[in-house]
Amino acid sequence: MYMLYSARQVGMKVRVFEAGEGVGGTWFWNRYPGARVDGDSLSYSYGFDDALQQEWSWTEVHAPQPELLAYANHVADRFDLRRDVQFNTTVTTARWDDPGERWAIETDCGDRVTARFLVTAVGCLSAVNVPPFTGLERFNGSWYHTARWPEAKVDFSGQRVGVIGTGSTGIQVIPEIAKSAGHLHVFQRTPHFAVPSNNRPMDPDWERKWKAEYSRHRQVARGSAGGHDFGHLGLPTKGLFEVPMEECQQALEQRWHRQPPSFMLTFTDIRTNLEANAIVAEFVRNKIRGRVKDPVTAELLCPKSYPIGAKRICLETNYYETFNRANVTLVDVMTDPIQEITENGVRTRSAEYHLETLVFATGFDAITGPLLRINPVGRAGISLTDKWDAGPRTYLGLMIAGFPNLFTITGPGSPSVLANVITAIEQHVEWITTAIVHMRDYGYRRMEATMVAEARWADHVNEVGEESIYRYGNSWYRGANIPGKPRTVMPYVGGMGVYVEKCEEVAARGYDGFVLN
Ligand code: NA7
Repeated sequence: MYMLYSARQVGMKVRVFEAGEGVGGTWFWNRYPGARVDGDSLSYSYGFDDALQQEWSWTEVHAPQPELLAYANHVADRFDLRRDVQFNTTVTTARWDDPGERWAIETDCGDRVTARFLVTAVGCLSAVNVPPFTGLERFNGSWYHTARWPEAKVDFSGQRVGVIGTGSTGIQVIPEIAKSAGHLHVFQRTPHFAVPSNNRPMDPDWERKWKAEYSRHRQVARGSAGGHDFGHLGLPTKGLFEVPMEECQQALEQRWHRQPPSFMLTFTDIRTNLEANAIVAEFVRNKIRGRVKDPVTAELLCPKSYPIGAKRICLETNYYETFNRANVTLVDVMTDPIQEITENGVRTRSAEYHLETLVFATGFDAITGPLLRINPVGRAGISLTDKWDAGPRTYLGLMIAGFPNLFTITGPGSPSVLANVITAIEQHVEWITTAIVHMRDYGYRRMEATMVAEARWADHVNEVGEESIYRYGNSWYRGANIPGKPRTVMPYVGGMGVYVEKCEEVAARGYDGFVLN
């Protein structure tokens, strides 16, 4: 939506193709009960228009999905965006026509259009992952993926329900389904670390103060590691072992109750020193043990196979207490894997669970998946699937050598999902718009990353990724949730601020590392 707005502002003709029947992307599709944003709403919103950010009010610190969708609709209305969006349309092919210097794009509605520039705004978490379990087609009950949730309310009352997956989504949906289900079976493969969201109604005084300094907060966010202004929370100054253990536990305890949750900011070295990390991980495990009554279930819910932070830390509300309910059973499918879906439910190696409704909270073919499902074909007739056979390679996560005039918003190799994604999106849109205006001003018709610049950036992305804590987790950041997907830390781990500086420097040097002609 911002790319459309921004391209219009500089006088370009734009057509947007959108698979959904409405705007909102993530918040259009993820309508499952309990869906809400993990970041604080005041930051997880557009900053490009001051009147917009001043006039919109959030009811809660972590806005629920219906409110986020209402916001997206408000933005679309306010800037009259819909007239350039073709809904219910999926792009099926995109091919670079080298002599014509244009992209040829086809859709499932039979459109054939050409464009000087193609910008992908397909998101990092839109290619749904339904694991290829045998037998799903035989299942007699109803099944849903959380990111393809129907608009009409799903009634779980009295039903035998199964949820597969305990990532951020599972952790949000499970407590909600448990409230009405007759019995809920939760099929857990890897337990995730989850910390309290401490969600609460928006405090009007806080909102007023934040809005009075909105532009400064946005600026700080863009220069920060994670795309948030966390200045008011107090950034860490000491390593964990620099304070006595009792003080360390007190500091962790204090952060546990803060809003927004900033647990990993207690010490400087939680993500870099595995011994410090182990102390924090044990602190969180003890919290779980304190909340789950059955000790066997509590131990199963305690993550032990990776450091805290190696997989995305989830925010929860009553997640652990849900396992104290008589109508909820945790099934450990790490030791007793799912073998197949039967007519009646889920069969693991040792048992069959009879279910009427099955919910897949099994995530996404993340970051590269949405781009590879379009599979653009570039200059030399090479497709993106071939080019990324061994993992994604981009220059700044913005462009790909061999694919002229193709810009990838939040592409692999940019901070994207490791930052407040709205901050990341706005920075990309502005960089892309400026690049296109630069081309127009200087009479350039094409822009392409060089192989050398791309290789250098991709090596840097890999190096910082492989040095980071993310190397220890079997997460979607690394493609580890999809069988056969190359294992590499896909987002740029170096931090938003460092990345923004690099992008600005490249532009200031006349688009260093790109060929313009
Ligand atoms: P995630 O974080 O990828 O979680 C998916 C969950 O599904 C996770 O617990 C997986 O276990 C589980 N899963 C996936 N495949 C299987 C199979 N085959 N069998 C059993 N369990 C499986 O997706 P979410 O939607 O929760 O969150 C994605 C992001 O969206 C989130 O981080 C936010 O940024 C928003 P695993 O951990 O792989 O063992």
